[in-house]
Amino acid sequence: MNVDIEFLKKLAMEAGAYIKSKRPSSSEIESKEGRGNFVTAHDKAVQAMLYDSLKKEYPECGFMGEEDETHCESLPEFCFIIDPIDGTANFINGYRHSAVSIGYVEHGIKKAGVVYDPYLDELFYAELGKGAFLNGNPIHVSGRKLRDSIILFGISPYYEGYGEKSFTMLRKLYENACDLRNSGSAALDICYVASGKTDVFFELRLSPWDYAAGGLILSEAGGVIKNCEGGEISLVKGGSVLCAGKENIEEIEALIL
Ligand code: 2AM
Ligand code: CA
Repeated sequence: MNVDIEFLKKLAMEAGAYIKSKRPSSSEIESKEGRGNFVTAHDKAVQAMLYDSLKKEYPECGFMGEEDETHCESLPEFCFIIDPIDGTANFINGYRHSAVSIGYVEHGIKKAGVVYDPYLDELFYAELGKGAFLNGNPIHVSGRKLRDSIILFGISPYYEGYGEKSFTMLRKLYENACDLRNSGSAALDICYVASGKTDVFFELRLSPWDYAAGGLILSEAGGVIKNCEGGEISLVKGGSVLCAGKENIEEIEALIL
């Protein structure tokens, strides 16, 4: 199925404009399972708006989204994987660093991805085999070696038991790299590695909507996305994620595996 990247870009920008114009009141915020895991009325509204528009344009497509009531065990043949607001905690707190993420996957292969940060008006996008772009300009991973790398990370606080391993990994990387950053939006972290703003990203537990779109943008920008155990990421169920350039992935894996 041919999905029009211009349509996805426009949709992500419309959703982003909505996000930028809102700040949830306390009655619009709900806690989900685990620590620091929230959903707001706006996450749900943006997901509904994206589903409606995509369904009208591509009626044969299925969906996977963070705010679905249930998550399926297998992917539909033609599937949009969506995070309406990646960086919900940032959004709630007025820490203006969140994004809309729309990935399109066909027979389990990532075909198109769009990640839009409305606060900086930065639109990252890619189609399989066509390169990756930021606001129309081609992007590429930095090519820096680990000793010159800035490491982005998430600690997955909403799941039990990832803290110690995350900090052990972080310390090993920190001792061999240049500096660290923690942003609260995995989708943007992956795009920042793709565009060479930073060099490495890892988090031990994420979900497909956090990395489906960003993962394609990164690989089209010459980067690598894997899990932290040296294997392939899954688009059906979540897991750990490691993003880097081809220049530093082996050195990183030698440290963490
Ligand atoms: P979210 O804001 O869309 O929930 C922060 O470490 C990163 O992890 C964010 O991209 C956040 O996405 C993501 N994340 C993954 N699973 C999460 C969960 N259960 N609760 C909160 N953030 C989660
Ligand atoms: Ca989200």
